[in-house]
Amino acid sequence: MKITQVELLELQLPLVAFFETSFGRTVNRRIVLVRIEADGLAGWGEVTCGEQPFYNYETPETAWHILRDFLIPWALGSPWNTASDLALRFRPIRGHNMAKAALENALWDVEAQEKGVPIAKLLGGTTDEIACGVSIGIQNSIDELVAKVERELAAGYQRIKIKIKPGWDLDVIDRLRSRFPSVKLMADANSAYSLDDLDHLKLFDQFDLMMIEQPLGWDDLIDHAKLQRKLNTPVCLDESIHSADDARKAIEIGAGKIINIKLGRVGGYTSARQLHDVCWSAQIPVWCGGMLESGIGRAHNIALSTLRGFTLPGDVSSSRRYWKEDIIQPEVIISPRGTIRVPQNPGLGFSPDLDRIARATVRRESFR
Ligand code: OSB
Ligand code: MG
Repeated sequence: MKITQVELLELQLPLVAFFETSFGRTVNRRIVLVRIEADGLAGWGEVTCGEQPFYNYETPETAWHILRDFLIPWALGSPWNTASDLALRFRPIRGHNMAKAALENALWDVEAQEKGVPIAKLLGGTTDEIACGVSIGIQNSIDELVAKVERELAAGYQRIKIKIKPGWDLDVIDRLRSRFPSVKLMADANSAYSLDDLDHLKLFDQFDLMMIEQPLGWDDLIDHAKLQRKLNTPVCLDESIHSADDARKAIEIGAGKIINIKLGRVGGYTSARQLHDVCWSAQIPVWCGGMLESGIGRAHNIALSTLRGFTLPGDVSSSRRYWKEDIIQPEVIISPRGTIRVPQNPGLGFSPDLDRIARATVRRESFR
């Protein structure tokens, strides 16, 4: 495959409702898309970073810089046998995984189209239907949260994740647990606590949570291992895991019992699959996380979720939970069983809606 053109697009997309985590509230998304042309085919990828460097250090600006000045020049013009060869070429660049993933994943889209298979198949996925949960942000009141949970359960979602932070945790979970005694429930702290909060964190054990996600430092493994030894609730790692090697080390020291895999955070399909394989061998369940993606990133998440180790419902949910109009056709919909069907057509399996993309675009740059 030879990449002859790359286009970077920045889109402004308003969320249908604000999304709040322990590190802040998002109302409008700034989304960087990568469109490549290779062998006469178009492939699409999404940079899944936040607007500010609060989840990790990447932002739309750092991604644009790394793509424009390094990744795109390295990708253009050379022949690539597989998209994974491109991932290998990117390895000398430290970090910037979300920028790398957008370009690598766009090439997976092209490779899958050339081979006439969906990305899920090319990756080695084994299912045509994935299990879905929702991630519900911090709300203005517990009543509003309860109402949202009711709505999502009625739609069929298989598990509920809520965002927590000091001051929005035990009381909230207590209310939800009393109201929904048997629902699969979990909490994501996005690094809002430290080991000083150990006594407080132990109180989470009374609520039969599926897991507590990333309670401690965004780059920590050691303290998570100390915490896991004191908790019955499984610890799930998100922010701390960037590669298969990170997963191996985390498992070795007992830093958690579950891993959330995000394509952007780990640097694309090649790394995500390696990480998945490490977890599979160690019998560590994984699930696919989300980053408030547009349809492009969402479609890639669906493909990733078909690997056999993704045994827990992920944060991959319907387009309408995020957008008035998504930028792909058809939009992602949820079945009454709380599942999403994996498209069987070649490549990404959804068509980018070029009109909607054009209307939302506020910046673009072309490279050849
Ligand atoms: O930690 O999983 C997270 C959104 C933005 C940044 C970090 C996270 C999240 C989510 C949302 O939980 C998942 C989604 O619905 O896309
Ligand atoms: Mg998380």
